[in-house]
Amino acid sequence: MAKVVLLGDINVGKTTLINQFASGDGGKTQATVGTDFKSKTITIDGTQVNLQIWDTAGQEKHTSIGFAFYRGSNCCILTYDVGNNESFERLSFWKKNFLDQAAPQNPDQFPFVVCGNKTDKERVVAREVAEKWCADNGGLSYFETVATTNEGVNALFMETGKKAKAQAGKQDDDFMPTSLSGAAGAIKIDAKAEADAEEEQKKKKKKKCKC
Ligand SMILES: Nc1nc2c(ncn2[C@@H]2O[C@H](COP(=O)(O)OP(=O)(O)OP(=O)(O)O)[C@@H](O)[C@H]2O)c(=O)[nH]1
Ligand SMILES: [Mg+2]
Repeated sequence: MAKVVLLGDINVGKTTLINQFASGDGGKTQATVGTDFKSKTITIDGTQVNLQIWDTAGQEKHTSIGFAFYRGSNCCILTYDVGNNESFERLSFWKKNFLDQAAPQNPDQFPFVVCGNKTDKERVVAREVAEKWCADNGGLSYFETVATTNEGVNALFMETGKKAKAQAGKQDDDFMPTSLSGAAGAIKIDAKAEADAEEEQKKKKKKKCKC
């Protein structure tokens, strides 16, 4: 299994991309609240890979459940709308947000794929500008799509699947992040409670001693 997460501003087409790829449905969507995922099995280099594709809300007020689900991702698709410059300029925010919260082992080598969606509409972000951003951000793969009509969608997810599979192969099974501070929902160890528990253990041992 390989885990993929789609990030990007509100309304850029994340849910439509996932619905189109996983279910062949490019129809109407509602603004995503919270998170959800869809699965699809694809064949990469003769091997079947189950892609678990996580959808997220672009509107930050809906992200209050936290970002713990970023953890364990094998590839992240940064999505923007080619007709909306603000959504393009926010790619850096989403990339940093992902790296901060997912805390992957080798952040410099973590595979991101960039998707410019809605190329059927009037474009304000030139392809060359987007490609330059990808080059400046570690040579990221770039795809353009029309989620509603399925144009370019398969190519986007096949490349994402390939990168996710390769990343999953590299990940140490026993990897534990060195910092839990960024993980929403992470267990917080209360130092005092831990010290009290140790004291209690010592007392019990003393009681048992017959000497
Ligand atoms: N013209 C056009 N419209 C699209 C395309 N992709 C998505 N849309 C439309 O854009 C709107 C938003 O799409 P969603 O997939 O819900 O966007 P989202 O990124 O999931 O939005 P949030 O869940 O709010 O973050 C919907 O009305 C879609 O039908 C596209 O490629 N071209
Ligand atoms: Mg959505």
